[in-house]
Amino acid sequence: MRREPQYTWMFLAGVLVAIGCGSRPQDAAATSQEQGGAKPVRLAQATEGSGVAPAPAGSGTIRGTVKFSGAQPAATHIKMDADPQCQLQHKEPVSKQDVVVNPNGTLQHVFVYVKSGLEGQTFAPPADAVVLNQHGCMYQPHVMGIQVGQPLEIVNGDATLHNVNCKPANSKPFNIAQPVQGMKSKKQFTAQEIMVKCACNVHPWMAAYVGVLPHPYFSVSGEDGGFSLNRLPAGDYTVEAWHERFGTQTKTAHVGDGETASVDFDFSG
Ligand SMILES: [Cu+2]
Repeated sequence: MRREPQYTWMFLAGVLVAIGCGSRPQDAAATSQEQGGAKPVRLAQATEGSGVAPAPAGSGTIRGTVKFSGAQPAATHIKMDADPQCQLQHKEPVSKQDVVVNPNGTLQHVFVYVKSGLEGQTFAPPADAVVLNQHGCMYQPHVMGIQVGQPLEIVNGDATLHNVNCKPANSKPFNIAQPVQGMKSKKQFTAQEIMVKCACNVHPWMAAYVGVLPHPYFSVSGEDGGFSLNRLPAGDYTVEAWHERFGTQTKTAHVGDGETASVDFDFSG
């Protein structure tokens, strides 16, 4: 019993010595981290965790308009009578989407992309999927772009059977049935291709076109006929506009850092 206080003191002294001795390596480690020892470790971990390096992005822009100077085609309505589920989703008759001229005289559904000028640069595909929906027996969107290796999510928004028959020449073709509303399928394309056509064999009017590129610089002309290729590195580019009926046109453009170049296309039909 008498020796207990001594043992207690010795124990406490031992702990204090241990803390005192231990503090020096910790301080030394903290100092080395402040001098740069920790930062490279954190960066390395972040890079490994995300799987890929962040895509380089510039500050240049190429934008413009796709005009249409041909005779405006008459709208052709699609006959959906064969499948009541199709027309149920539409209040008005649905027009074909191959030639859509906007009220301002521009052309919709034109795929505009950087055809050359990015050689030697690599752009990691986004992890976020591009969605191709089937709604009212129409593809939404009708024309779209995606990066090589980026997930493509195909969704059946209809209470009817669709099959999605995509026939790329450079990637593995696929043909999947989606009999139930809400079904989702994930696919991807493994090689560049302008353009991949996807169609439904149940509803012969259904067609979608997918531009597959190794970079993110693409755009589709919308209801105002405009397109914009954003965050381009400074450089000289060839830009191509593709339309399913009227073929392709190319233009060249130079953009510097922070600059915007204007490029217009004009399809005459
Ligand atoms: Cu279908």
